[in-house]
Amino acid sequence: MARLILILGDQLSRDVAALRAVQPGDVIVMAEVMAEASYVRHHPQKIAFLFAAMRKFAGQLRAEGLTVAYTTLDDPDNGQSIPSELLRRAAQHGATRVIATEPGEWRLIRALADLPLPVTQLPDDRFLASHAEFQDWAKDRKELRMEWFYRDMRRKTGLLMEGDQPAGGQWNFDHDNRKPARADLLRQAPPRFDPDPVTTEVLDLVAARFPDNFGRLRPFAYATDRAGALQVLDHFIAHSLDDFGPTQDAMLQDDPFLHHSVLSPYLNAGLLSPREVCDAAAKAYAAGQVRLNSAEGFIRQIIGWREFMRGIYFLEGPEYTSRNALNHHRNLPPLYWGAPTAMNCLSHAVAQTRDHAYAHHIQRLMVTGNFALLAGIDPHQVHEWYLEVYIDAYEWVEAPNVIGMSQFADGGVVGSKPYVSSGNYINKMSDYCKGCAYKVADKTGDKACPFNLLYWDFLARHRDRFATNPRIGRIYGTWDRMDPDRQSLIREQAAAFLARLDAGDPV
Ligand code: FAD
Ligand code: DLZ
Ligand code: SF4
Repeated sequence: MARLILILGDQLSRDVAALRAVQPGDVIVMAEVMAEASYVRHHPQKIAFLFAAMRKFAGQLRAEGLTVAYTTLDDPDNGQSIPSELLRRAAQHGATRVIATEPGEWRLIRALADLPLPVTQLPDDRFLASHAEFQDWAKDRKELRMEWFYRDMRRKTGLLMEGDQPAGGQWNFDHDNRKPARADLLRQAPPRFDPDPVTTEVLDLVAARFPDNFGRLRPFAYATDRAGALQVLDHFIAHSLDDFGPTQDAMLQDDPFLHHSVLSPYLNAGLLSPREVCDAAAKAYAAGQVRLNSAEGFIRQIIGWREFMRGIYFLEGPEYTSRNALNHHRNLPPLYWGAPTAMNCLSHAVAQTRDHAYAHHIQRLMVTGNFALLAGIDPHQVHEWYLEVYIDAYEWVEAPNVIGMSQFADGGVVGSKPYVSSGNYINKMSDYCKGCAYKVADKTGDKACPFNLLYWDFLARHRDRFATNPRIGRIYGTWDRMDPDRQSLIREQAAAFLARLDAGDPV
């Protein structure tokens, strides 16, 4: 009896578990479906990227002689959801069971489990740590901290290890990083790819079917197959990795990419494997082509943060995205959808997101995320925004970054402190403030940077929770030393700003 082998849009790896299980007579099922394309209103470039990559991947499998039943979005027989397509294909091919690789989202894991056909969900072993390994690591720990997990992953992979010791004698070189960046005309941007006929057909489809989703569809310049993704990797290793470390926390308003790799779309869709990306970085270090602090910082993001976030998502369970530890209920303001704002940092971070479906980590954390947290925005709305607007967004990685790291809505599972800052941090790490209508040096008054007002207001509102936090508790000393009239003025002006935000007035 034929079996169906399910390959989802973010499982485009030749050695994904379900494909390794293929036997003669099996039918590989791939489907562009509205259920996946609309569970949030994804950025049009994200839909186009995945559909083009899916079509090309299917073509490669067919070229190997495998049988692929591929459904395009506009196929009149399309059942428009993964379960309905599996049932339709099972009837068509007389298949009685489905082999899948476990999806990266609880919603789909459950949908497959509920299918009225036997479904085997194989572990997704494209990740370094299995669920069991992460659970084992997490059990009996009072706090789950990425740094300890990361060291285990270094030992496990042998990456940047000299025997049982870390290369250079330290696990983490972040103290050499965190430098601001300067405008640099010679900095190499990631390679751009002109759409080929397959991609152009998909772009036309997306333009017709998703005209109202937030974000520009064209120009579209992402790679959509493994060969292109490998080109992006090679380019990053040759031109940007060496400077990655020092500038990884920097922001420049006219440079959306700096020395970031822009590899997350390819890693998350399966076109590149985390191991090969890290091996390439480690090899460049071993060859003396890049500094250790850059290679280490980059590898940590992948075998540390990326794996840790996935571990948390599966450890915490399906209700994680509903957490709201700080009881925040404000609606996401229209500026997140491109409504004009005088706040230059937000205006640029959102415009860049609209144009590229991309922002780098520190923009996501310290601009859009920081503002949402300071303003007390409902974390579920924030979560949906991030899931919608970024090309690399899948719940397993997006939710722990947003609900956990950025919004502290999980009460401290991911991070030991909330990532909040006044305008001072943004000014130090970027060139946004120079071009802003607000004054970053002003703590109160008409022109005061809203981050300055909201920072203290946030800390004052959440004093009970954070005053005893070992990482930020000390800041309350500064607040307490402030003149009470000044404290009142800050809080009044913060309240007035938030009232304008709620009223939909320009801010
Ligand atoms: P680089 O800076 O070049 O880093 C290299 C790689 O490290 C990335 O490609 C990524 O795979 C990995 N990485 C770095 N930081 C993280 C992290 N915190 N968690 C997981 N992986 C990491 N990343 C996603 O892949 N999808 C998301 O939906 C996503 N949402 C985020 C939301 C918020 C609020 C924050 C603060 C971070 C989010 N991240 C997400 C993490 C990070 O911002 C992106 O991985 C990174 O910006 C992708 O760009 P890059 O490939 O140029 O990364
Ligand atoms: C994100 C996405 C989109 C937009 N469309 C599809 C699709 O049509 N077919 C498909 O198989 N997968 C798609 N995906 C990726 C899935 O949403 C993803 O597999 C789950 O969210 C689990 O990570
Ligand atoms: Fe952003 Fe404040 Fe700087 Fe303006 S002054 S760019 S609002 S941090």
